[in-house]
Amino acid sequence: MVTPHAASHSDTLAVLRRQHIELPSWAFGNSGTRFKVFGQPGVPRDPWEKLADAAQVHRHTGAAPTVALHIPWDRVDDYSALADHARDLGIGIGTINANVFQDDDYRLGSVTNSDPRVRRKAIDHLLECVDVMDATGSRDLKLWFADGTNYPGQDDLRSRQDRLAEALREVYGRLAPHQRLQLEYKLFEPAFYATDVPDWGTAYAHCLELGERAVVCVDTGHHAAHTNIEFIVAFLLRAGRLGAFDFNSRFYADDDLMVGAADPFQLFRIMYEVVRGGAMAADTQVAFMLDQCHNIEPKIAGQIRSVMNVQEATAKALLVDPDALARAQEAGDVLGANAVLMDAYNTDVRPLLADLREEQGLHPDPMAAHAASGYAERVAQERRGGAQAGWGA
Ligand code: LRH
Ligand code: MN
Ligand code: MN
Repeated sequence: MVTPHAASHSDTLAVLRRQHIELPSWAFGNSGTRFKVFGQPGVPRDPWEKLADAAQVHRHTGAAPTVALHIPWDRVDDYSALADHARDLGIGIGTINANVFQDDDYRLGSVTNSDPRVRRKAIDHLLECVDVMDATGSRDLKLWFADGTNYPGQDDLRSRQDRLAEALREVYGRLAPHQRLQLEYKLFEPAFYATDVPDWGTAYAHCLELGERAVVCVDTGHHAAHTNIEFIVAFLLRAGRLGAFDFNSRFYADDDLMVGAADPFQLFRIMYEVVRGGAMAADTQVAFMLDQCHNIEPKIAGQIRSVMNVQEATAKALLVDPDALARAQEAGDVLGANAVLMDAYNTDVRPLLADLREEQGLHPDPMAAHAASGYAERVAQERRGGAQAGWGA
C-alpha cells in the first residue's frame, strides 16, 4: 500500500486553513420544486437576514466568509450599506449573480431574444449588476442565461449566438479592470430543445472572444449524466479560464442537492484536479461557491454540512502523493497509480479537520455547535413570514 503523504502535513493544514467557500444568499430562503415550495420557520425575510444566516455558517465553520447575491432577489436601496452590514457580521459580499430569467419579457429569451427591446432590457439589467459590484466591492459578475428554444425552427440558432456575443461584449466592456465576467453553462432547462450556452466549450469560446477577464463557471449540476467533470476542470485550469464553481450534487438533473451528498468520489476527483492545477494556491483565481437549495432539510445546517463536505474532499485531494503518482504513471503502473488516488480518497480526514477547527478556536463539530447555539430556535421566534428564495418571488 502506498501511504499518502502528498504535501507535508503543515502544507495541507495551511491550505485547509485558508480555504474559502462562498455561500449563495438564496440557499437561506424557502425553495422547492415546480410542484411545491415548503415554508420553513425562521427563514430570512430580506437580504439583511440572509447575511445574518450566512454569518452563522461562517461562525461555526470558519470557512465561509463571503456570500453571493442574486439581483433582483437581493435588491436593496443601498448596496454599500448592505456591504457594511456584512462586514459588521464578520463576512463579506462576493459574486453578483444576474437574473434575466424571471420576467414575462424573457419568455423567448433575454440577451438572445429576437426582439431588440427585450435584449436592451436584459443588457441594462446586467449593467445594473456591475453598478452593484461597484458598490459592494465585488470582483465577479456571474451570468447564467435561461435562453434557449423548445422546438426545432423556433429561432435561428446561429443568430442567437451573435446576439449573445454582442451582449457579452457590451457588459465586458463596462467592467472595471479588477472585475471579471463569469459565464455559466447549463445543458438544458428551462429550454429543452436547444440552450444558448449549453456546455463548457460554448462558454469557453465566448470567453476567448471577450478577453482574459472572461472565465467559465462550472456548476457541477449542469451536465449530462456521467460527464467527466474533472476533465473539464483540468482543461479549463490549464487554459487559465476556470473562474468559479457552483457546487451542488445531482442524481438526475439540476437537483441542487448538497455538494458531496450524491457522489463524494466525484467531488474528490474534481478537487484533486483543482489541487493538481494549482488552484488551491494562496493566490488562486478560482471562486469556490455553493449553489444549492435546501427544499426539505434545514437550510443553515444544510450549508454547514456542504462546507464540511467540500473541506473533506479537499483534504483528501491534498493527501494524494504527487511523487508516488508520477512514478506510477511514468512506469505505466495502472493499478499502482490508481491506488495512490484511492488511498487518499479512503483516508478518514474528519479527525484532521476537527483538530484544525480546534486550533482555530472553533468547535470540532460545526453541526453540533450550530444545533447547540439555539440560533435556529431564536430566529424562528423572531422572524415571521420568511421570503421565498427567489423562485416565483
Ligand atoms: C441555474 C443556476 C444559476 C442560477 C442559480 C439560481 O440553474 O445554477 O447559477 O443563478 O441556478
Ligand atoms: Mn449555478
Ligand atoms: Mn443550476
